Amino acid sequence: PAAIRRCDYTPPAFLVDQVELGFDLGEARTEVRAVLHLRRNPAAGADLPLVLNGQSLETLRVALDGRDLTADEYRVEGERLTLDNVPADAFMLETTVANDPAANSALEGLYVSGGMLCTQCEAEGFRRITWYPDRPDVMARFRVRLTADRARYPVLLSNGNLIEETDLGDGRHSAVWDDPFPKPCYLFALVAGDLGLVEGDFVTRSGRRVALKFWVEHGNQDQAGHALASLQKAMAWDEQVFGLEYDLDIYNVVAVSHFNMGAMENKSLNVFNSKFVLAKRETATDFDFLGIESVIAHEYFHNWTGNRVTCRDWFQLTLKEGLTVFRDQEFSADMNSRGLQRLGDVRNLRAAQFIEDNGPMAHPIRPESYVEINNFYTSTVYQKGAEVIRMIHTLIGADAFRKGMDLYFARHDGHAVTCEDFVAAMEDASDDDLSQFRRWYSQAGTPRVTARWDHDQTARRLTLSLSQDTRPTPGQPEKQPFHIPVAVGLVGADGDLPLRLEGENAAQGTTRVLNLTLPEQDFVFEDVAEAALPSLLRGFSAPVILDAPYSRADLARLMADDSDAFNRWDAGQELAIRVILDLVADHAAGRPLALDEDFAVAWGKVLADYAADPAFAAEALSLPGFSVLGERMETIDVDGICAATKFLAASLGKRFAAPLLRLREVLAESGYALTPEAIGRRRLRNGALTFLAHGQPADTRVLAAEQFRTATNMTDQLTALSALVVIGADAAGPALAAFYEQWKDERLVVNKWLGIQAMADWPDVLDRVKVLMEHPAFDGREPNKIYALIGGFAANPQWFHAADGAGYAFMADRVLALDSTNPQVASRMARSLMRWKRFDPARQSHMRGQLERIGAKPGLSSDVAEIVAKALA
Ligand code: B3K
Ligand code: ZN
Repeated sequence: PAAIRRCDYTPPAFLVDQVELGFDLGEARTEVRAVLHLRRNPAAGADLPLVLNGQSLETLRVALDGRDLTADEYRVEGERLTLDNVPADAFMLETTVANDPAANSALEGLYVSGGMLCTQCEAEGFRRITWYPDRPDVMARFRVRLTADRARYPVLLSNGNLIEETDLGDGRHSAVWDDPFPKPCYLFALVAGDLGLVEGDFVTRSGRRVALKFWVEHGNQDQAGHALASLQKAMAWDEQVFGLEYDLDIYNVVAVSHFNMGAMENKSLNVFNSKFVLAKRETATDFDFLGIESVIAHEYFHNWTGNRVTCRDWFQLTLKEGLTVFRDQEFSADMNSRGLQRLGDVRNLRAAQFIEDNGPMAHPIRPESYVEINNFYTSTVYQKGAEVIRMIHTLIGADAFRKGMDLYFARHDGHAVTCEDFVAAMEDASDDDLSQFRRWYSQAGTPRVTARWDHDQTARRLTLSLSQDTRPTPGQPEKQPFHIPVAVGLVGADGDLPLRLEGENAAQGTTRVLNLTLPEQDFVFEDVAEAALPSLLRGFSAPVILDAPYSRADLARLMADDSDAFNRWDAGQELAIRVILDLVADHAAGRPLALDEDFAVAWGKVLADYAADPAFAAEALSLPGFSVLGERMETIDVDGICAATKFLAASLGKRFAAPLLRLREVLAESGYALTPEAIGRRRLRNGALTFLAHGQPADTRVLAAEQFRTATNMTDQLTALSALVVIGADAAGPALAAFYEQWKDERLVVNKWLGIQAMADWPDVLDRVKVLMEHPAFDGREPNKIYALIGGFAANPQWFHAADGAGYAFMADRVLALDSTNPQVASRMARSLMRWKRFDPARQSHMRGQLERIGAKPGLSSDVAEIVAKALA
């Protein structure tokens, strides 16, 4: 299939003012009658034909202004319906189509999930429901009549307000929903099912009482409380921070088990992967609870950034996603701990986005072209997009940013706009010049910022030289310099020095944001009497790779003394990375591995001082992951990284066994709370267990088994189970069996059970995964189960990358099978093979062979085809 290019955008030929949809719902057959009130777009050519999108539809009727059209008055060609002759001005087009929700395994359009009917339309799923100009810049008012069997589908939901309910007498009933806000069809949704309700409310600051309704499978009503509370917090926060209020009297959230991604922000009818709604202490980890809070907030925030103001075309996806991720990150920072939130967000960015940016899928946050838009819901568009918004916030300041947001809504409410419109609003509100900054939207790749400094004792000056360089990415051989905000402090013997830049009369604060705009730039700090150590990129002020000539002693000093929490953590991570990379080199050279003494001392110091901030200590003690380490090597040494990381974890666990055990005693708590403090203590205590499992497997077995048995919450139980898995298959066997027995009726917990086995560092793990695929706990049609078992295996560095290529062959088999049932999920799995060029020649040829095998499948989906073509290009 051909690529669609951003530069080819043209306005829609026709606009839709109003849509009336009538659904006659059934699992095996649903009939959809659509009445579109159309008119020519004055901004487009006057002689263009009417072209509608449709996919897998059985067309039963087409009528124009009430008159049935004969087969020669319209054309259905592939996925388009064309009418060459339509009235000059406004007219009404009526179609009736049938589709088969039960056969829809792609989970796009109208499909069945656990006995209910539901929809997913973003990006282009609406065309699988009915003929329509399926593009986000066509915004219409929707009125929807749902008719269905009352016993099977007592609950009938769509967007907006419920304006009519009718019992049809014959066992069927109907409901009419009307959404007063014009919206693109990707925000349309319907749900029909037999669902339990958990209800709450929220009174907006102008006094509107909003009914908050969470619809879940019967029996799960006790698991929606956290999601409801999160929604209430998000609604209050958006009023306080951005002055944004909810705009309808009802907000529905439906939890479904079969869902390709996390959740969907359909206007007033969010549809959620149940994993981001359902939680109780016994079944959900702390991480799950935090994830729910953030995704609930994210979808809620979309009501303004995404729904009220939407995207003109899908190239602008980051307009709503980058901005909304930024908003949900800020919300989570305010609800929990700002410092921890930031380092978690950066950890994710580095582990996924930096890697994407340095591979065959590298693209700007606003891509220039795509084959399949579903492939572009990426960490670049989302997470790097959020970093770009954050940089604007840093550059213009919080007050101007808020003014910019107000201006953006004042100008564009009710419209479908572009990233350029957003940046222009920020620029106009701040009077700052963001022209060079705009390159963040058009250039891919992670800039490398190199820092060098020189202290002149006699002149009492420190000169900081910064330079930037961005490597070529596919289609972009040459990069122009970016506008990079670099937040800098100077750490002296007694803490941060006040900062006076050359040309300034007085010092201003202890952290300054420098504007790096040229390939190379010098910044001169005056009155620097002592040899201070620069603390660079504080708070991770830009998504760049920093190259600074820190010695290990410098890093240890920043780890201990930097006033910036992010940089304290990051210095520790950098130190750990260097130590592990040395071990990798030793492993490659056949030298014996030894624990680095300086690192052990620094690590032991963090451990000894944990009491001041257990949550931060947990983060600071954890070791960098496989992908971040691999990114630092010319050729990723799979065996070396795995051996080095295991060795380091084991050495630390052994050497510090006594303080780790003591810490576990001290932090043992009777009660359970979901506060940031309690979460931090659990995290540290459980981190200690994991180090002990590595360091003293035999001694830790009893301890882990005990924690597994007595745990009163899933965080503790699951960590204990993982620790047993680390200790070995013998130790873990009985616990795995007991865990399944205990939780076999809790779908989401069973997914954890699948995932933990797929990620086990056991030589026969692939055989175990294959056996699990036949287990009743697995369902090859449910994305969550595929992500847990197959995705979990792809995240198993040692065994997915097994030297004989068996892991890759298995993955290719899964991709080929999934390609025919669910291309979106298949495409995600295929990405595990994309970065083949980064590995050693033997692994390269195995991975490449599998990519070629996938590519040879006749009728390969556009989703997978695009990934394979880019990987092999
Ligand atoms: N907007 C949806 C993602 C839709 C993905 C379509 N393949 C969820 C979100 O970002 O909030
Ligand atoms: Zn989103």
